[in-house]
Amino acid sequence: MQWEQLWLNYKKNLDYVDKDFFAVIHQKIEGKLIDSGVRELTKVAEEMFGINTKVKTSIWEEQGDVLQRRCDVISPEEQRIVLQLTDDLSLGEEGYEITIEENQLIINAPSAKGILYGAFHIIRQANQGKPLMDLPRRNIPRNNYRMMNHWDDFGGNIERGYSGKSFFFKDREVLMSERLIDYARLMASIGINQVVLNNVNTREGASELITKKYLPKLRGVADIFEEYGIQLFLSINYAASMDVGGLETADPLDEDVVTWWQKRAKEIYQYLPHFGGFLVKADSEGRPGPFTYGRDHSEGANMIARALKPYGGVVIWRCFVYNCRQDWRDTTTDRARAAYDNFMPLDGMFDDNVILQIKNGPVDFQVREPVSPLFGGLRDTNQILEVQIAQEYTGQQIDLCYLLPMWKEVLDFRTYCQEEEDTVADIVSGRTFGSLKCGMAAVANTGDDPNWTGHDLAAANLYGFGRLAWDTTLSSEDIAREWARQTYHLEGRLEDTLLEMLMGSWNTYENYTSPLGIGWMVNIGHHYGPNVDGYEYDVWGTYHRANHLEIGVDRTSKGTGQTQQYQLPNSALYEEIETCPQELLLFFHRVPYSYRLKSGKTLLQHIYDTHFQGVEEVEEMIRKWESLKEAVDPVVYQRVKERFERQLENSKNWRDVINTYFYRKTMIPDEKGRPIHG
Ligand code: GCW
Repeated sequence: MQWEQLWLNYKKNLDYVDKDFFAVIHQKIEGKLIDSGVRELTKVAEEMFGINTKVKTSIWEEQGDVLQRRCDVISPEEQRIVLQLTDDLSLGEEGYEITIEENQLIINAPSAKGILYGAFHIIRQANQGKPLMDLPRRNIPRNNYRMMNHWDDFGGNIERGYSGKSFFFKDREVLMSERLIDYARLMASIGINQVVLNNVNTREGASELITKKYLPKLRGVADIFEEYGIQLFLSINYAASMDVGGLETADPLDEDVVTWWQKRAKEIYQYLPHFGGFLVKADSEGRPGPFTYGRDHSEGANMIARALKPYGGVVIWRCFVYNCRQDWRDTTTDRARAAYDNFMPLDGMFDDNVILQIKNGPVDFQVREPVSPLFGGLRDTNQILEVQIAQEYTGQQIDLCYLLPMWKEVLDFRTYCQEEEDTVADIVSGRTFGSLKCGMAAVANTGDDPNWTGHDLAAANLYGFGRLAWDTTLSSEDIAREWARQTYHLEGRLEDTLLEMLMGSWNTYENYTSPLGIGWMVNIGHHYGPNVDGYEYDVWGTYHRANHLEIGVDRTSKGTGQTQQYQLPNSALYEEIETCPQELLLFFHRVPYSYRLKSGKTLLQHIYDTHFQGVEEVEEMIRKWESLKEAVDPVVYQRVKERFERQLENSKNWRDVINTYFYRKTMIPDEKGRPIHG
C-alpha cells in the first residue's frame, strides 16, 4: 500500500469485550451513506476481531401502492448492531443516539448521515479498546460547518504544503484515485462535512474549474465525497467573469457580470446537484476583488451569493484583507487593524447565504496572537473561524507542534459581546446570535506522502481539528489521547509519554521562536527558521521595530488603537501594560528591554531564558521519543526521529539567532552567563 491509514489503523484485539456486536449488522435503512457505514463496520470486524460480519436487512419498500417489509431472518439471540432511522428530530440533521437494548446496539438518527457518524463513533470506541456501554447516548455536532480548506494548486503543488504533492490535482487535471476514498473515510470519521478542494489563490488555470471543461471530472470527486457525507466546495477567482468569461469587468453591479455568474451557477448545479458553494479570497494579497470597481465586499459577495441562492449554495468570503504594499516607514497603518476596519462597517449587509471566514488572529496564523476582534464585533453576519492545521508558522511539520491547545484558547476566549454565551465557540456554533450558517474551517496539512502529513505526529492536528469542530467542549488532552490510542495502540505509561510530548509542544515551539506575541521574525517567503529583520523593512506590514532600547508596536489608544477594537473589559486589559496578558505583551505594547515582568525578570532576560529553555525542551522531547522505540513501528519511529533531529537544529538556530540579535542590540549579557554570540 502506498499510503497509511492513520487513526483508521485497525489492530487485532481479540479480547475486546464488545466484539460480538460486530457479528451481525442489521440495517433497517438503505442508501450510499449506510453502505459506507456498513463497509466500515465490517472492515473493523474483520481486521480487529477476525469476524466475518453477516449483514441483514429489513427495509420497507414500496410495491405498487403497498409498503412491504423486506426482511432477513435474525434470531433474537444474535448480538448485533442495528442501524435505524428515528423521528427524534431534536438530534438534528447530523446527530445520532446510541442505545443498547439487550443484545442490540442501536444507532438511531434522523438521517443516514447521522447513522454514518454513529458508526464511526462505535469504531472510535472499539479502536481505543473502550467498551461500547460507555458511549454517550446522544451526540450532536456543535458546529454545522466543519470544513477542510485545501490550498492545493491545479498543477499539483500545495501552497504551504509540507507533506508532498496534491492528491486532488496534477498538471491541471483533476485526479481520481483510490486515495480519495481513504481521504473521504478519514474525514468522515472525524465529522468533517465540507471540503474546499483547491487553493484560495486560484492560479494555474484553476479559475476554470467551475466550467464544463472540469465539472464532469469534479462530479466523480463529489460522488465519492457524498458517500461519506462530505459536500464539495471550490475556491473561485473573484474576477472569473473576466478570466474565464471574457468580460471586460468584474464589477458586481454590472448586469453582464451578474448574468454570467447566474449562468455559471446553473451549469455547476447541473453537474454537481449537491455542490456546497464558493470560497473567495478577494482584494487580498494581490487577488482581484470589488475594490477595483469602487464597490465594497458586501456588494461583491452578495452578487455571487445571489447566483447560488436558487440552488442552496453559499459564498464563504474571507476577511483576510489588508494592505500588503505598506511602507515600513509608515507607523500609522497597522495590519492588525485591517480585517476589523474593512468588515465591521459591513455588519448586517451580507445576504443570508454569505458567511465571513475569519482567521483566528488579527494578523496571520502566528504562534501567538490575540483573537480576532471581529469575533464579538460582528453581530449580524454569519461567521466561520479559520485556523491553520498546516504549520506554516509553527514548524512546517518538521517541528512538533500540537495545535489543539491553541485552538482551544481561541474557542474559549470570552469576547464579552454579551453577558453569557459570548465565547468564540458560542459565536461560531450559532448559540450567540442564532445563525445556522457558521462553524469552523481549517487549512489542511495533507499531501501525498505515505503518512499524509509529513510529520507522523502532525496527524494529531488533522484528527483534532475534526473532533474539536464537532465538539468544541472536548479537551485537547482527551483528543490527543483518542488519536494516539487509535493510531499507535500504546500501553499505559508509553501513551502518557506521547501525550506529554504533544501537550507541551506548542509552548516549546513558542519558547524558541519569536517572543511574547511579536510574531514574524521568520525567513522571507518560505517562513521556516529565524530571520529577525527578514520582514522588517518589507511591504507586508509585519514589523517589530526593535532598537537598542525597546521593541514592539504600540497598539494601545496612544498608538494604532487596535486594542480598542475589542469589547470591554478586554480592550482595557490589553490597553495597560500591567494588565496585558504576558504572552501578548509585545503584540500590544512597545516595551523597554529592562521592563520587569511579573516573574521579576527583565524582558531581555525572559527572552534569553525562554530560548535556552526551548532547546532543552526539544532535547527532552527527543529523549521521550527514544523511550518509545520498542513500542512503535520502526518505520514510524525512524521517520519521527529524523524530524526531531531537524527540529533540534532549528531550535538551536532560533535560540542563537534571537539571543544574539538582542544581545547585540542591548549589549546586556545573559545573567546566567550562557554562551551568546557577540
Ligand atoms: O499566511 C498567508 C500565506 C499565504 C496564504 C495566505 C492566505 C493562500 O503565507 O500563502 O495564501 O496567508 O491565507 O490567503
